[in-house]
Amino acid sequence: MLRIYSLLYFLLTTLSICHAEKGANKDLSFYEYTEKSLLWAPYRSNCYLGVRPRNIDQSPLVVGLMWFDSSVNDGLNRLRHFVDQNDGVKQYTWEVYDPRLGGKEVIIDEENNLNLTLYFVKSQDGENWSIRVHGVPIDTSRKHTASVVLYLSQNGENDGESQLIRLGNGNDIEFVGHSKEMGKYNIKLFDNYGKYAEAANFENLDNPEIYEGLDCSKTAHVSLHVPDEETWKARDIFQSILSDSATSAAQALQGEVNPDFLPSLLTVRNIFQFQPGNFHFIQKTFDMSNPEGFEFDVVYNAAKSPNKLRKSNRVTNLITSTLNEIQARFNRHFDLKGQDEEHRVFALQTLSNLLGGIGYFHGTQIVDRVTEFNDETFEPTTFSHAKEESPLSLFTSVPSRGFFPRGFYWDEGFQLLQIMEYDFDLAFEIITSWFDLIEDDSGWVAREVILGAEARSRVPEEFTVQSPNVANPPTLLMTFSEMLSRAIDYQNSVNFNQDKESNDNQEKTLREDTNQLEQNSKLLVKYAKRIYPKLLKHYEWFTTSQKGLTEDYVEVFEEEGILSKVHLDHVYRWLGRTVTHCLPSGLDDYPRAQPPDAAELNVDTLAWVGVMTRSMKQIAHVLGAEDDEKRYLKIEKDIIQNLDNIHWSDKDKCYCDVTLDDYEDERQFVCHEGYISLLPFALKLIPKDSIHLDSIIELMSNEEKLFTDYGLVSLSKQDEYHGKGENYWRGPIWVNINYICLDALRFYYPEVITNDSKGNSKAMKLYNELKNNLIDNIFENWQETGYVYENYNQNDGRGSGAKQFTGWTALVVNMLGRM
Ligand SMILES: *[C@@H]1O[C@H](CO)[C@@H](O)[C@H](O)[C@H]1NC(C)=O
Ligand SMILES: *[C@@H]1O[C@H](CO)[C@@H](O)[C@H](O)[C@H]1NC(C)=O
Ligand SMILES: CC(=O)N[C@H]1CO[C@H](CO)[C@@H](O)[C@@H]1O
Repeated sequence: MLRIYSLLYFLLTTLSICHAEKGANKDLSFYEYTEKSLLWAPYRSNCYLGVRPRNIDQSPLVVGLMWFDSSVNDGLNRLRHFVDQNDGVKQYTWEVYDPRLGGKEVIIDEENNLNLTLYFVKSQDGENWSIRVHGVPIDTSRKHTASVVLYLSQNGENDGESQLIRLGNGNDIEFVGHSKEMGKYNIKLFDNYGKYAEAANFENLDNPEIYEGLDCSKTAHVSLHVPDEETWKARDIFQSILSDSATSAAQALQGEVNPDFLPSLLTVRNIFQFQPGNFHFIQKTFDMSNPEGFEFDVVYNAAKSPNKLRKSNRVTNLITSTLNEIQARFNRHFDLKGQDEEHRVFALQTLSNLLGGIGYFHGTQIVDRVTEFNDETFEPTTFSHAKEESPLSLFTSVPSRGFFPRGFYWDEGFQLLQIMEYDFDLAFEIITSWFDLIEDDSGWVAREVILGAEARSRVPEEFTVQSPNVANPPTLLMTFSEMLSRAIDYQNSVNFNQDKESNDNQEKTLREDTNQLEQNSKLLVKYAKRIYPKLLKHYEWFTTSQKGLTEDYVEVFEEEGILSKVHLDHVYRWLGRTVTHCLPSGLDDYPRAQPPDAAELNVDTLAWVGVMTRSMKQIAHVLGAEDDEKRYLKIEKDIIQNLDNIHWSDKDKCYCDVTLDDYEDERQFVCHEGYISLLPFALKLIPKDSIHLDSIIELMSNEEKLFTDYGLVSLSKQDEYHGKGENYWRGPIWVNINYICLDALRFYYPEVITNDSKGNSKAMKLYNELKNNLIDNIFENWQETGYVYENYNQNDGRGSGAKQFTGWTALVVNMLGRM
């Protein structure tokens, strides 16, 4: 009877949520859906769990979770907060995650003997949300505690309107809050189960008042005022309050600290008589001798919400439906039918970790607009005129939560190639946020976007300064171009096959549809209009700042008899290389001309400008700006010709950098076979009937040069610099370039997809082997260690560089499910 009842109850509650969903979303326009579904998420992705709203800059509610084992003396040293790949946490992985919906993160922290499962789920309209914290011991024989600290900060200084106040007593506690921008809300914490650690008995000691407030047997709470710009220092603040409090108590104990006292001594209390403020620490200390561990929920409800998330069974239902929905969305976008279960888990997890890195950043940026590069000595530049500038915002994914938790212009384009396959509109939203950063007057955007003190705290100081002279490969335009091609193709097919009416209705479709910008030309045009002026500026900035020095080439090309064939307006170089490194190229230590010369022309810079030009042409097309479209078409053609006439070396049979020989005034090819030589192909610039295609396939297939069992190496095994020096881009296998090579193979040789026996057999063999080698190696590393890596060793395939690098390495999901 009881069973039937609970089944009925389950059906009823599920039904009512489904019903609410239909009702609530019928009228949601595309814009509303975007704003609401992306409002709340763990956007402080540099924390193990850190929640904040998007686009709320003045008075965001900022939430974070920390934990440690308070039963040991030095437990506080292992207080976890920011993801750090060196802090000994064995695993931290979003098994299932989508920023629009929520997800499940699993953390295996062996040093603290804690196996944590964290859920973040949202109501259907995205306005209210819940965090569930579930912890069990890893080693059940070890007696210890799990002390979990949640902090809440209602930011918004000095306006008096943004507040967060605690109501009531007990372990289940409630807050009411007010954000100037978001209005009223309340937050409740309630325990589902778990046994609090036993309180120390201080009663029989001298001066028991010294120990007042030190009680681990119930939820501890301290409220204080913390300035907005210090909120991110929650861990430091907690540690210092706690160590002061514990030290004063321990002194009274005169060194006789009974280990049973520790959990109480390490419980937060208000020893400094802080006035209550908008910042709150809530600490719960559980006795982990019970293998069932503990579980509690944190529930946020917007006050206007008529239908509040309250009961834990609602949260449970929401968790179930959220995880199922993400799985279903994933299955709709990726075809993994041919894969075994472990590969499917790997793919969903890897995509989830990429999405779990998506963050919203707001704050100041440090810029040096004065210092110029030295084009004589090519010594590294010191940026000594750095200034903190006014705040900016960015919505972006990150290369690695533990190591690179900020926006990277060069990584982002690749990350979006993956995200767009899952959620086209989300990728568009991110790309738009980046384009919004393009400065109106200069057209510049920083190559690392490090906004605010929290983001800066994760960057070595010498790298925090950005300079408007430094460019980086405009990968965002590569992805933008891909997105526009899709949208244009889609529209062509629709205009051809369908009447227009269905298009008009599309602005009001159901929330499952995350490809609206691809399929609704009106929406796309609206977005494109907004972005176009910025892109024009950016294009001008890039092509002006990175323009090659051409005077000396006029005579040289004249002599060679090719002057009439080359377009000297369209040759480029990376400004700011040093003798050993060319950081702007993204391929840091990849070998370049020696000695460096201001007259050097870089083939990859030219190829990237080709990609930018192609996107400008496409966006002009979308907007119906015919003159602009024609102009960009002409430039694109000139660039493609320059690739062949200036950068193709017949002798070496590959694309190369070019420099001038100082003595003989001749063009010199600087050929180092590797990723740079492949770029004109990988970026789909060279014509489909190019006579050079065979040589490129040959180079990629050659096991003495680029081909290995693990993927294409960055620099040929025969190159004199292979594996030398820092060995960063001089051999290791990088997934980003491998991925675009695979994609280009599909573009130039459609037969690789169909295995058409009449096709180019070399290309088909290369495609299949390369794809399988990459997948197998990345997968095997993951199986062994639980991580995907920044790059992979060229000799044994082992992951190296940053761990949990679910930035562009996540492109393996496309390889598995889209190729
Ligand atoms: C962590 O706990 C979950 C259940 O909460 C369990 O399924 C998983 O096996 C545990 N993992 C480890 C490494 O203990
Ligand atoms: C094409 O052939 C290769 C090698 O025989 C094979 O691995 C691959 O799965 C085939 N692809 C398709 C789409 O049949
Ligand atoms: C603002 C608002 O109404 N929020 C929602 C809170 O969550 C419940 C449960 O999913 C929804 O029904 C509400 O609409």
